[in-house]
Amino acid sequence: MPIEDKLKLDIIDGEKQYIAEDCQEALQKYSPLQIINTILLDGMKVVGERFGAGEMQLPFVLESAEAMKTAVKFLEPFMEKKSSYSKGKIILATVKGDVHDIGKNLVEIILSNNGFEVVNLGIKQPIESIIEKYRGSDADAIGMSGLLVKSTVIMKENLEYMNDKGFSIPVILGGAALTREFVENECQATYKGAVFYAFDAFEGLKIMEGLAN
Ligand code: B1M
Repeated sequence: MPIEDKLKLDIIDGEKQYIAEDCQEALQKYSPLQIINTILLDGMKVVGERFGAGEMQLPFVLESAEAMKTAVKFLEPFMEKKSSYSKGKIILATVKGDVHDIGKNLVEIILSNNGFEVVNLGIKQPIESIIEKYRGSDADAIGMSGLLVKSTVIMKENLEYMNDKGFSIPVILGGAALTREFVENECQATYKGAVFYAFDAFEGLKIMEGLAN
């Protein structure tokens, strides 16, 4: 079986046993980011579709997520690190009520490999905790991630909260349930500071590069 299919199946089947070995083999043909962005994310896409269609149960989705995390952890040391000084800082979190963190952690990897300092607060973070971490820091932005539809509502509420408390720090929003339209219409109208939509980790990087200049 071609290595691309093998790796994709490792993710779909939640098979951690051979994933490092298979990633190692794929590195002979692809860069670590190509492996993540094409092969591994393709596998997660299938998992999401099967779960959404009721063909896959939650414990198996969790195993796929674990396989994905193992692969990313294996690949991270092979990624090119572009800068050793800090270009800027971001406070990053998955919002309240949401446990999805694979995308957020990818954002952390891409930003930190490109010279940004990332304070990753983890999952299920209420806005009060995010703000508490931001206060007294010299962060250039707050990044919020969330994959559930209800997380998009939470993000908007967070922006309202930040407005009420007088904050105007730039905010980057990302996650599968968000749309550019929602961020540009609803969120930007809500918040006094700048709000950006990042479709993926690379768009997040581009935004941070713009903010740090
Ligand atoms: Co969940 N889940 N899940 N899940 N899960 C989704 C999101 C879902 C779409 C699946 C489906 O139904 N097809 C669905 C949401 C439906 C909705 O809200 N309408 C769903 C559901 C329903 C749930 C539960 C409610 C299920 C249940 O309990 N009955 C539950 C939620 C619990 C909770 O949060 N309170 C749940 C649980 C889980 C697991 C724990 C099993 C596991 C998560 C494990 C983990 O993250 N540690 C899981 C998984 C794996 C998924 C799917 C299959 C895959 C998500 C993923 O990791 N994708 C997902 C299906 C899908 O998304 N299509 C699904 C890969 C990842 C790299 O992509 O995070 O989107 P993503 O990140 C992208 C971009 O979005 C962007 O960059 C990344 C790429 O570069 N990005 C940012 C993300 N954050 C960013 C921040 C930025 C910038 C870019 O700047 C700040």
